[in-house]
Amino acid sequence: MAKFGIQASSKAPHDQSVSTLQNSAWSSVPIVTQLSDGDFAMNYRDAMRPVLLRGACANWSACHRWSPEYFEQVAGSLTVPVKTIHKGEIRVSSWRMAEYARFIMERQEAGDHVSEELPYCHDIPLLGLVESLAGDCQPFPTNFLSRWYRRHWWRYSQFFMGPAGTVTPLHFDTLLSHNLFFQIYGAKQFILLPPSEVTHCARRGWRWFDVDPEHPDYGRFPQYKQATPTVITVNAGDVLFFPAGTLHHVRSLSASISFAIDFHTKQSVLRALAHSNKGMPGRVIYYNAITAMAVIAKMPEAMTFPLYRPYLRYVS
Ligand SMILES: O=C(O)CCC(=O)C(=O)O
Repeated sequence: MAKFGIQASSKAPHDQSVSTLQNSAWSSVPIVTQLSDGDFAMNYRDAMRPVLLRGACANWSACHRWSPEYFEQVAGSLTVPVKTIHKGEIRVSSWRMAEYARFIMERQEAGDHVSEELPYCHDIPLLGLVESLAGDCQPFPTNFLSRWYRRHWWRYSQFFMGPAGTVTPLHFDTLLSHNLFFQIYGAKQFILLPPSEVTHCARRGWRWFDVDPEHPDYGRFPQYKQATPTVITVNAGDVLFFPAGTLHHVRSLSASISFAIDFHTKQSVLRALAHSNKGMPGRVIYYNAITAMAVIAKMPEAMTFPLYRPYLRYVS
């Protein structure tokens, strides 16, 4: 059976060495060095458990080529939305990619001092716009995804590039989809909490949370004392999977480039649609309905992707 990842040099495929802040419902995120499609589907995706594939994409040319300088060259003339996320508010401004890449390089040269509000090229469908980038990501574990996403997986991906210190506050992915996250350059710290812990984290609206898991204010949020966050560092060349509804807080530990694919299986899209009357915004219901037509009813990608595409630019 095909396996994604680097050939393990150690005999122990499951290294449980990730720290937890407290006893976690997941107790830890297993770290593996290779994973077959069947093992991934049965023991992680459908079992709703996260997993880190250490070094699984380290041999991709992306991990040798991609850097802010590279994006200045290959996508410099593109205008991209850049977000500033501050105190629960997302502000979006437009930058030329070249200008933004230079901003990151200048911060690196200056020693990456972190200030409060950092503009972050966050969650944009860049690989769908510059499709040649997908060629840098081979071999790609297409079979980890449901059939709908496999042929043009890059079209479904969301790209992140920013300086050290960018933070995506605590949230879950809006479609209640699974997340396959590829770290290409630099490192990020994830704090993960299982979906069952939404009630401990002071939910705001549909998918954001007021608790800051890096500095929890137990006076304001005493219920967070019951939470079981897991902290994990994801380095260049690593692939992280976390299941639908996982709460995550993400900090860039250095200048960083990553991309993620939010994807559904039949089970996860049905579970998501069951939340339609539990505060899910109308547009999210709409995108989940389109995904159900693709993943369950198997309507062709040529019909479903044009309807789904605006989701990739949806700020929620
Ligand atoms: O990398 C980040 O800053 C955020 C990633 C994220 O939230 C996601 O992929 O859903």
